[in-house]
Amino acid sequence: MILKFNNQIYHKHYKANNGFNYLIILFFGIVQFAKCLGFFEEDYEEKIFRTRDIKCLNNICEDGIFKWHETKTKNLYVGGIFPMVGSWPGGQSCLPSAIMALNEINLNRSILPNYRLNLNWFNSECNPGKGISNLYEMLFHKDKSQDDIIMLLGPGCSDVSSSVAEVANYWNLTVISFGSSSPALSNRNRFKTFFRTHPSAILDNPARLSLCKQFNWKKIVTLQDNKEVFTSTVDDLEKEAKNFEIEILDRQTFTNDPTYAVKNLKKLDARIIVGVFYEQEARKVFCAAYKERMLFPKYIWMIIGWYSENWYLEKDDEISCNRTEMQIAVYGHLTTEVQFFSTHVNEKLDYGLSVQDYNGFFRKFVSSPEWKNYANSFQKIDYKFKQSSLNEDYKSLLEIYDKIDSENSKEIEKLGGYLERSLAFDAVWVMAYALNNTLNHFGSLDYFDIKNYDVSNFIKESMKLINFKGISGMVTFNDQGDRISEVLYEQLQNNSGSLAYVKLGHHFKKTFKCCKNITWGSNKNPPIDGVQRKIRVNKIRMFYSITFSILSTVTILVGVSCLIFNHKFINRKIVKNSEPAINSLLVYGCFLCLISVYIFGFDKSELPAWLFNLICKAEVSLLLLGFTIGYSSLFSKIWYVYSATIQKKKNRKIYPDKIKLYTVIFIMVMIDVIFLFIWFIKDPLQKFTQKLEPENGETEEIIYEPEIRTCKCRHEIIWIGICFGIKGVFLVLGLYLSYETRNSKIEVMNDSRFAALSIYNIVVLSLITAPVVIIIQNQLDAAFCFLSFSINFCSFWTFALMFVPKVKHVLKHTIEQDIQEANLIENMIKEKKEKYLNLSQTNQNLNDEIEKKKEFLIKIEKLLNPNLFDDVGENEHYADDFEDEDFEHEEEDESSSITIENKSNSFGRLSFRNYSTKKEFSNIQNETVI
Ligand code: ABU
Repeated sequence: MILKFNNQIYHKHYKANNGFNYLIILFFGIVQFAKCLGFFEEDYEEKIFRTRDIKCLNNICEDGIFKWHETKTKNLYVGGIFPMVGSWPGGQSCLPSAIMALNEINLNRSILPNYRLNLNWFNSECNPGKGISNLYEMLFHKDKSQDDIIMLLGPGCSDVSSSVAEVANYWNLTVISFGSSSPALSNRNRFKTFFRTHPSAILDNPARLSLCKQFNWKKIVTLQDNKEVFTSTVDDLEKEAKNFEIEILDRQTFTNDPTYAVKNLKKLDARIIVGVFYEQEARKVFCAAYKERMLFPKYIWMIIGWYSENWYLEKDDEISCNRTEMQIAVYGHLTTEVQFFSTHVNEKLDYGLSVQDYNGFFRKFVSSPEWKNYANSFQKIDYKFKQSSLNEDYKSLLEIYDKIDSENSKEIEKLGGYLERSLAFDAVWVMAYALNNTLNHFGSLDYFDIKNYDVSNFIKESMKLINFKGISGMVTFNDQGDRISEVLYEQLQNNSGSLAYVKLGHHFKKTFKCCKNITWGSNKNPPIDGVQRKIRVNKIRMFYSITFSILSTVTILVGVSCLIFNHKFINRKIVKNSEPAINSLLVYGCFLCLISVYIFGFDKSELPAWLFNLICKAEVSLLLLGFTIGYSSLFSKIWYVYSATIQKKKNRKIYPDKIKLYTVIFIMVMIDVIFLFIWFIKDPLQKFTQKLEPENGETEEIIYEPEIRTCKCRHEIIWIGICFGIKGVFLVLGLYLSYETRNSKIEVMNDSRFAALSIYNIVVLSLITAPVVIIIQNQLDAAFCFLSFSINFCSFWTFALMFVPKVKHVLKHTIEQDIQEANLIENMIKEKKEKYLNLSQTNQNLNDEIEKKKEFLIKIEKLLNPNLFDDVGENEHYADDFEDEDFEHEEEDESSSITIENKSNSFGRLSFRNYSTKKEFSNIQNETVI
């Protein structure tokens, strides 16, 4: 394999560049050939050691974990930050893998000849603070005999990388991380010296979204741990989702405890949940999901795929779910993970290994007693393990390694970072190649000093030229220091009673290949992405609109009959004396209201906005003007009768001018016209879609979101208030006048009492209908039925009250009978008038007579007793007083005798009072005189 640096070509160590190496290669070739022929079985470890002609120093090959070629006598120091415990304890696998690569390099004489790479590593615990402290240790607490660290391997966890890489930038220290997935780390301005063999987590996002698209999931939610790595991943997912036309309904975040976030997702009825969190938090999330019964297949959890094997069964004191509950909770979840190993498992890679070789070697390495010995010395290496607080962690770490009893042990797969181990292996090779290039450039890397920016700058530049086939695939970095990789899909399926991840397919750039062997548990089809929220436009039911349209038509026909009657019998006194023009207006007013019933019942929900708005104005105008014309017609009659009564009381001309009737109607209609004009100009009624309370559908997967399309304006309350205010005043006034004139009847307005009854009817119904309709306006059917019924009821009864008595009369009486009756009444009145005049004359004569008799009496008394007449003046005065009082009574009686009332006769016969008191008085006087 070839490694390119500054246009120079470096052949790999096993590529011979001198005679000695040719011999080695020849030997290696013969061995391989023999192996192929099956002559002898040789394990890879032996092969590597033997082919490199190892001579161990100080027995380190047998006892120690680090191996190097004896020719490598000079030391280069690299720092290492590994998360051995914590949220992602990736160091558990990545550290042995890195040491394996280190040994490979140190045993290889062709790379970094004479230089041995030394790893000065620390445990970050996946904690950014600790990571910074680790860096401080490496830079300032190093052994005085050691040179400065020339590069930094790690950190593993993204958050630690963010902190460490930002600081390392100021030391111009090149950092190569094997385990950081955070998209935030691609920010070149912030992390100028940062590179990583771990692909960025943004690669998972198009893969996740492609999967959603495949199963028609258009709404998803995210649940994330509150760490930069996950926040930046979800930020990117949100951006990417727009390209896939997928909606992210909600982003739930948690720190430590995800219980409430999970509960919130349940409330939202989210079904497709993309979860990004570390393994420890994943256990808490699925335990919470179990408690909320957010389980497969109704709920689909799509999480990160790089957790350790059986992560959900790990003993965890922070969760309250047992193993069975956890298995129920995690069953069926989907994962995405970047490709951590080259797919060509048998292909020999640039450093002479195949993926298969590497895996076998790794298993041997971590299960070897040397590794266990080394693990037991961690306390000496990382002083932090000495701290009492970490003793538990340290013990459990050792237990993990202790459990690995053979190279086939399943426990190896449970090591943290088991999948990412390839990335650590390749990261060490990246360092070696970059340093090798730098060594070639400068000739020597002796006594490296971190302040030597020439060297560190060159190392950084060399990183950009890295290009080799590694265990994890092609290793090369883009401008952001990231790698491009394939993404794998997996599902945790039930494999004859035990759970196991099953590969579903992969996603690379725009290629999507998935998911033939996916399962939906008890369901045949993929679950839906949430309850289906169906918009339902509520309309007035056809039955009601047709029923009330028919009813209105009938009422209109009744009104037309009334108009015909009015017109036909206009010359009949009963019609003529009821002001037929006003009655016709009344009918027309009712017609307008009845026509508005058709419009209210008409389904305008699908009409274009301009037409909808026009109809809004039309229906309101028709109802309002119709009501006003009808009501004002009745009101004017009562008003007229009232005016006539007042005039009569004031002894003025009996009947007011009829123009008053029309003036009242005109004023009331004009008030409406002006009001409507201002309303529609200032704040016109417009189409408004109002959402109503959601309703359950036929199945629990369907929820209806009813909406109504109504006419609304911005200040609806104000306009309705003004309108009701005006109408309210007229209604109350109408009520008052009807009451005041309840016993009044005038000949020229013979139907005023029926008009009053109609007003009562209208007032009562309006006072009930208007508020009820406003309160129930969202229940279209009820509001429409109520309003239509009121309009029809009012119109019908008004027609009945105003026309039936007239019709009855016309049917019962001929025109001749009418004339006869009129004549009769006229004669009666005449007779009575004459009688009255006669009586008045007699009365006058008698009064004169009394006067004379009084004078005569006084004279007689004077003659009989002259002494008494000293007080004559006073007596005369008494007599005068007496007479005056009588006169006043008379006057009063007379005036009240013209009162227009007759309860028994509906056509206004005049009645005269009997003035018995006066007659008696006259008789007495006469008798006295006589
Ligand atoms: N695959 C491990 C990623 C860890 C991290 O990004 O923090």
